[in-house]
Amino acid sequence: GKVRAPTHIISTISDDRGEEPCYAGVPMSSIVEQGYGVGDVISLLWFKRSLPSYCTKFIEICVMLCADHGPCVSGAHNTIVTARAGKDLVSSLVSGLLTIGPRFGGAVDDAARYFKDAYDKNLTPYEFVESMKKKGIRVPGIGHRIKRGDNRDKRVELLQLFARTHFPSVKYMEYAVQVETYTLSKANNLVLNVDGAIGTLFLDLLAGSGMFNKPEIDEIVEIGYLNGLFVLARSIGLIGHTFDQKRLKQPLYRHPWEDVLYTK
Ligand code: Q5B
Repeated sequence: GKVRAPTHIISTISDDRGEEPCYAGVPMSSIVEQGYGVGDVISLLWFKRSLPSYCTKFIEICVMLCADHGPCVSGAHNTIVTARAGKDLVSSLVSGLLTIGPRFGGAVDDAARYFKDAYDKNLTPYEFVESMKKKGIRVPGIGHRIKRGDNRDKRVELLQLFARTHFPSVKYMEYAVQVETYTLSKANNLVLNVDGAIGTLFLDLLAGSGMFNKPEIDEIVEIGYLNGLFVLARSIGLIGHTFDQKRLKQPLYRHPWEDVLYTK
């Protein structure tokens, strides 16, 4: 019979060899004609399946709500400084993206991992938070530089409202709310933040939609798909900040001496 030479790459999400490109087997013409949105395309290319419309709408809301959070956050600041140094769009974008990590925007996957583990093990909020403290790990998805118990993050409230209205179950999110109640009793800045809200609500989407089996959920959480949502979303804002600085013809940034503590 025919012997096929071994390939160097295996790819399963898209195919451009036919008359039209396909995403997870769905031809581009269907994507356009059937009115697919960005959430549907993310479903096809990341999860390799079409998800129910409340799931794709949720994904789109995450992208819209995380697209930007003003010029003062780490990512926008880096992008602004880079654009003002005369660098190109891609350099300005990636310099902002590179700040996304465990403290800023990149706590979504770890929030999903730790909250899932704690909920699945039936830990009380007290047991969960105190066990993290003993290990010297900050609870991912908890805490914010400017949001407080008396100044909640509107994005979190909007995500919770959507999920409570449309998701079949929000057990992980409600657990996160209980954890937040406990952390807020310790300090007023320890709110459930946008990373924690997305991480726990995505657990609810994965577990409640009936579209994923347990090994698939475990793999998604283990690989870490969810920081991708923040990265994708914030790219929109970082690109906007790059254009803004170029439009404003802003000069090279130099930080003022008086804002630095020079000490030995
Ligand atoms: N403490 C976010 O800290 C921040 C604790 C905690 C237990 C915690 C911190 C944190 C986990 C990572 C996370 C996502 C660094 C944040 C985002 C997107 C954004 C950003 C924007 C956007 C803030 C004061 C005391 C200390 C700490 C304790 C703090 N967090 N304990 N678990 N999670 N969170 N990141 O204000 O006894 O004095 O030593 O790492 O979820 O990034 O808008 O800005 O859209 O762009 O610097 O929203 O919470 O607080 O470091 O002064 O800590 O609280 O141990 O206790 P802060 P610190 P003690 S959303």
